[in-house]
Amino acid sequence: MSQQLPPSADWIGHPTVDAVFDVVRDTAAEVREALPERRAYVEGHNPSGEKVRAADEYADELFCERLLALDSVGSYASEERQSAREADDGGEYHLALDPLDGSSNLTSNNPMGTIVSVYDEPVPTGGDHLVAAAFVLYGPNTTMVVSDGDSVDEYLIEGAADEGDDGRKLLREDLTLPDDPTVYAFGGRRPDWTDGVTAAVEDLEADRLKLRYGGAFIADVMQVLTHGGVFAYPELTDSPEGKLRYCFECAPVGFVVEAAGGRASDGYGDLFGTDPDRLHARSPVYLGNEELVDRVEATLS
Ligand code: FDP
Repeated sequence: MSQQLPPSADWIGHPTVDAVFDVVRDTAAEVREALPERRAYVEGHNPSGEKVRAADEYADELFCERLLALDSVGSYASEERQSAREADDGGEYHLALDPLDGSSNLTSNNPMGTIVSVYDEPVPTGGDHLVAAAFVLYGPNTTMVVSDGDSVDEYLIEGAADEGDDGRKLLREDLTLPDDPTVYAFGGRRPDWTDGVTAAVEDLEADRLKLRYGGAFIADVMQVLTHGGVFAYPELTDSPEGKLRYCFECAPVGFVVEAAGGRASDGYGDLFGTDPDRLHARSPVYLGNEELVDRVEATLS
């Protein structure tokens, strides 16, 4: 008798993307379990010149192997790889992952994430080619936020699916940014901020917004999605492109924030207005309540 396959969860109502997110749910649960044994740094650096932990490598290998096995996946790119790996048989989706975002938080035991972008053409490409995006947050609980660009849902991840159980619990359906924002999180050292960025932060503080910055993109963006406000990894005097990578971090998370009713900007215009010129291109990023992002933009220009 053939084995009964576990039910595929309905994440965004599109079977082939839902299958990608099923794999992300199952793999994220394994990655979380593997973290305690993989805290140490390994030799070498990633293509952005950052130190790599055993956990980064492990998560990247696992997501790559599992996701490329899906018929619908044509290529897998990640922050940990110089170039994308192609599937043998092609496939309509091109995935870009940050397998373990914020992994420097491992030592201090603070949250980290996994960011998954589903593009309709190979990366590097603009965020307007995103079909869907998701991110996992490894916090006190493991949660997963998914979006098709129109709405955003948040789930508690409970492990692999089993008969009659799709391995998740809906926490917030159609998540939207609150209208009365209370937090802000700006990365980079204050002395390295441009005068415009400093002025924008002073304006936010004058508005009584509270600083909430933990050094892991997904965790900090979740604060903004929950309490309302603005996250930025801004332009810096010695690094006008900021720190975060466009294809792996800025575009997919901007896509989710916009679907939650917010706005994504590079500080001077819409984040999706320019295309990255290389796979690991960086971009300044400002995400959050539309009115606040508009104000930051006005101060910068
Ligand atoms: P990390 O270096 O730990 O991987 O993507 C890089 C990232 O973390 C983001 O998750 C985070 O928002 C940012 O860098 C933190 O940078 P700072 O250390 O400069 O605050």
